[in-house]
Amino acid sequence: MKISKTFGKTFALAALLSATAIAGAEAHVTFLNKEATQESTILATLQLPHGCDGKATTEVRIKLPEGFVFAKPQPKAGWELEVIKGDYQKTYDNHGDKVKAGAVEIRWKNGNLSDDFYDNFVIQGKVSGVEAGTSLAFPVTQMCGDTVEAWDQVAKEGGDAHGMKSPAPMLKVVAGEDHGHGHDDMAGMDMSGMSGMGAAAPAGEVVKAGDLEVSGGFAKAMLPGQPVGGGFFTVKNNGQTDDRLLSVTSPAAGEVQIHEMVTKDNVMRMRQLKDGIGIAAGQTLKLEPGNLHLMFQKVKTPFKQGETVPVTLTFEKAGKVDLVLQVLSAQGK
Ligand SMILES: [Cu+2]
Repeated sequence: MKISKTFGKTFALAALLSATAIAGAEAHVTFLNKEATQESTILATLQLPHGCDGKATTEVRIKLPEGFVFAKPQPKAGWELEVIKGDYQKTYDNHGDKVKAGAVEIRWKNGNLSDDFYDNFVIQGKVSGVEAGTSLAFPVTQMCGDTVEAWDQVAKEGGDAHGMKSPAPMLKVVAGEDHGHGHDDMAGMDMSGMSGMGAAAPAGEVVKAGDLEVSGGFAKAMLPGQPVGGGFFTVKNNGQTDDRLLSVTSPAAGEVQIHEMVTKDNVMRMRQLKDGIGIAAGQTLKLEPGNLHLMFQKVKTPFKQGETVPVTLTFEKAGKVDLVLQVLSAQGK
């Protein structure tokens, strides 16, 4: 993002406002719930936010991945349904029956969904035989008369899905409730590489540095296989002069970037703010899910709920501030 010096003062507020305005207006074809529990029957709800370059959508095709079985589409008024069946790679148990084949692609056809409208397409199915942490890709073809939009891009293993133009809708498979939430999460915490955090305040506390007050630091738990993590906090500038968050480092990650969410050409993306973020005198800057955030890259050990992530924030005027982010759930609660 190019920020002219003149605009530095108002930028923090402007960034917040624009990020708030677009929150929820996801422009990609995605699932309403992006997570599914292992061995559970779910309603996979595909959200279609717009047509193709202004044209109305007339057909929606979705390919079902191995591990999403016994699928049944929900009929929709105004659309014809076609269910394409095929062999599964594995055999699945359906209440004692061995099932080797089923729906592998669903097509809603001959509809007419204006670009001005939004709609959902629902498939019931069971997530079965899939390891926790796996992301299932459901490539979608959106057809608007002769115009075809393929939503089929999948990030490579360990790769970054940020900035892909036409990502396939993904379902992240997570472990059932009885797995994974032991009390000894802290015992498994890697304390190596955490030297230098001695001066940092305990997680959740308010840290003061000059005119700045940093509070509410948290990170989201990372799901297995997830390559990047998100971090959030609030900075209040009680002073008479503007300051700027220049950079962030953490012993827990190879790199920490400052990101914003922007919408361009109807596509919501995350973008790195290489010049940092300004905090005007008297203003409060809030990094929060769906808006401005820290993005931890090259994370050594995925963040687990109950752990903490130490970070060092470098401000233009206030200097270095050590902060401890409390790791909350993957939903940030
Ligand atoms: Cu990001």
